[in-house]
Order: sequence, then C-alpha cells, then structure tokens
Amino acid sequence: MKIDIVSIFPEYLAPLELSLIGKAQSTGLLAVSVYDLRHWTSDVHRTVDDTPYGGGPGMVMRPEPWGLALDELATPEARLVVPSPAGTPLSQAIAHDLAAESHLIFACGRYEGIDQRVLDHAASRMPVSEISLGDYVLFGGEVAVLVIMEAVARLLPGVLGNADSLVEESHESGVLEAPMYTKPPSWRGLDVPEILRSGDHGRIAAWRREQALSRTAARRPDLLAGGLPASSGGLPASSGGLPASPGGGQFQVPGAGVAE
Ligand code: JAH
Repeated sequence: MKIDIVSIFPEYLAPLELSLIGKAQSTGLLAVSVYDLRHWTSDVHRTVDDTPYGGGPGMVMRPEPWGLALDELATPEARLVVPSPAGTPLSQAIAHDLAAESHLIFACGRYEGIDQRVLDHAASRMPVSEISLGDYVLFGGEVAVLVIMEAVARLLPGVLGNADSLVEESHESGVLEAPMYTKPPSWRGLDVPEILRSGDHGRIAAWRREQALSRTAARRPDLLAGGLPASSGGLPASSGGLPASPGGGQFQVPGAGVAE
C-alpha cells in the first residue's frame, strides 16, 4: 500500500518510522512518503494561508499549493483522505475500507481548514473522504493521520503476527471486549476470575460473551441500539446484559440517561 502525506509540519509524522508501522515499511508492505506543502509554493514567503472570504477569525489554506501537490501525487488508483472535524466519524468499518485501497493521499489541514475548492476539484478526479476522529478540534490533521494510519496499517495482511487477535477484539465484533487478565493469579489482593483458570473453554467463552454485552450496555449503549450482529454470538440488545442505567458506567455516554 502506497501512502502520501502532505503537511506544513512533516516532522509531526516522524512516529510513522516507529514500531509496527515502521517495520511494515521496511518489509515493503507499506510505502509512506511525507511531503512539505510549502514545496508547492513559489512566493518568497512560501505562503500557504490567507484571510477567509466573508470575514471571521483565523486563516484558510490557499488552494494553489494544494492543487499543485495533488496534481503531482495523484495516480489512477489514488483516494484522498482529509482529516476534519466535519468529516465522517472514523470506525473500524472505515479502517477496513481504507485498508483495501492501494494508494491513499492524506491532506493535513491547519488553521481554519483548506479552501473548499481543493476538495471539490479533487473529488472530480478521485474519491475523497473527510474523516473525523470525534467531536473535538485539533490544531491540524497531522495527529489524526497518525491515528488513521495506525487503525489501517494493522489490518494489512502480514503486519500483525496473529490474525486471530484481529477478530477477537473490541469493535471488530461490534461490542466491547471482555476484561483480560494475565499472571499472577492474585495481585494486591485482587484475584483473576476463577472461571478463567478453570480450563472449561465452553464456560469461559460464555462468560466472555456475557461480560462483553454487560460492559457494552453500561459503557456504550449506542453500540447496542441497532441490535447485535449474529456474529457477536449474543442476545438481542433488549434481552442481553445490563440496562443502560444513568451513571451506571465508568464514563458518561450521550444517550445513556433516562429517556425524556
Ligand atoms: C483542525 C484542520 N476530529 C478530529 C480532527 C481532525 C482534524 C482537525 N480537527 C479535529 C483539524 C484544524 C484544522 C484539521
């Protein structure tokens, strides 16, 4: 998979050299190139931003450098990914979708964002996906690209050692994962649940399914709202797990309160 990333802070992408993403690059599964947007400027100050039409605070990224960058980087296979708080929320399904592509170009915006015409023009030549990490605003798209790359790269065949660990985790099944434990069996007065040490694989699997459903009901009732896929091996949302009680979970979740 070929990845091009365009940013005015290319050093922000240095972590892509590390860990399993770095290894995927050295083994040829992934080819990542990072470009400085200012390479496609021609004025003496290498300007990438200007004031917004219509007024308002902040600056907007000028279209010309982005146009030249995409002219140079686009291939017939390319898909453009633009991190944006106005994008589609990133999900495991979208990560799978991106992992099936052969060439991704990431455009990292800064300031108040990129001139809309860059995305509109690019969309006439290639698929364009605006992707959000959640309902908050960052200084720019660089860290979002690191997150998206991590979610995508681990799905590429050959990047992870154990293919089973891919399907048995939170969000692949559509529900949160059961809690995990390792040795020692007792630590600071806290014991590993006896059933996990019983060797009874049927009862262990049933316990994990029940834990997965009760945790999901308590912490992420939104994941159960549409009913469970048959593959999660579970009961329908209405009969499985705990009710989504207000304050019942560790975190406050929108929609977890009492219905009005
Ligand atoms: C902020 C350009 N939802 C995550 C996310 C992604 C991108 C940005 N903010 C949040 C962003 C300013 C300029 C992109």
